Amino acid sequence: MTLELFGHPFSSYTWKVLIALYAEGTEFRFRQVPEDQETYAELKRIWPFGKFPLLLDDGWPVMETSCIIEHLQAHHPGPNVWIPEGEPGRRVRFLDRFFDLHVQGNMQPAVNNALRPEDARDAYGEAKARENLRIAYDWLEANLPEAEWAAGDDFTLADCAAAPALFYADWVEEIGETRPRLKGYRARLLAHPAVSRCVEEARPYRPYFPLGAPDRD
Ligand SMILES: N[C@@H](CCC(=O)N[C@@H](CS)C(=O)NCC(=O)O)C(=O)O
Repeated sequence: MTLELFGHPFSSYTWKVLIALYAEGTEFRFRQVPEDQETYAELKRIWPFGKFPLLLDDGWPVMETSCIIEHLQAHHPGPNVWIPEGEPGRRVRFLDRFFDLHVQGNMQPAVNNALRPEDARDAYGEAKARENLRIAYDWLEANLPEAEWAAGDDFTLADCAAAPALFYADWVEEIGETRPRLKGYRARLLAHPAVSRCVEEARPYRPYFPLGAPDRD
């Protein structure tokens, strides 16, 4: 059995899967893209969008982070149950979508704009996304449970999605003191050993962050 993960240590979606792999202690080979042209070409032959991460399980490709983690649970189970059965599982899947779509999705336009030439920027789109990001923060502040993690007492797929989403979103649009529950949840995520390992491995790449990485993390 060989597991290979194509990804980058600074990439938020790569973190999402790395967190699951690190938390389980699952062995795998990390294939860093996109700097290495040959490895990146190999990824694009398998998945022409060139998006990462991508998992190869004995050569079998698995794309999309939520599906990769579901695959790991089915074929390489460890102590964590990433998606529980029944109603709790439906809540976990909803929260996973929430963090990907409403947090990561609304953080990305500001980052993309900063990477574009000035005449190709979309100021309206960025302002709208920032507004939606604040709505997502307020929703989380009102709806996160009293428990340690997003869906309750267990660390799940929802937390794998939340950690990179909230880590980088806070750099784009600070969560701030007015949302103590969300701020506390982000701090607990960053203290999780699998997440803090990702934070440390990504640290050398912080100059890549086009808006300038703050020193608070
Ligand atoms: N929905 C995808 C998103 C993956 C994604 O957008 N990954 C980013 C890196 S964080 C990427 O591949 N960026 C490079 C590109 O779009 O060419 C997933 O969950 O796997």
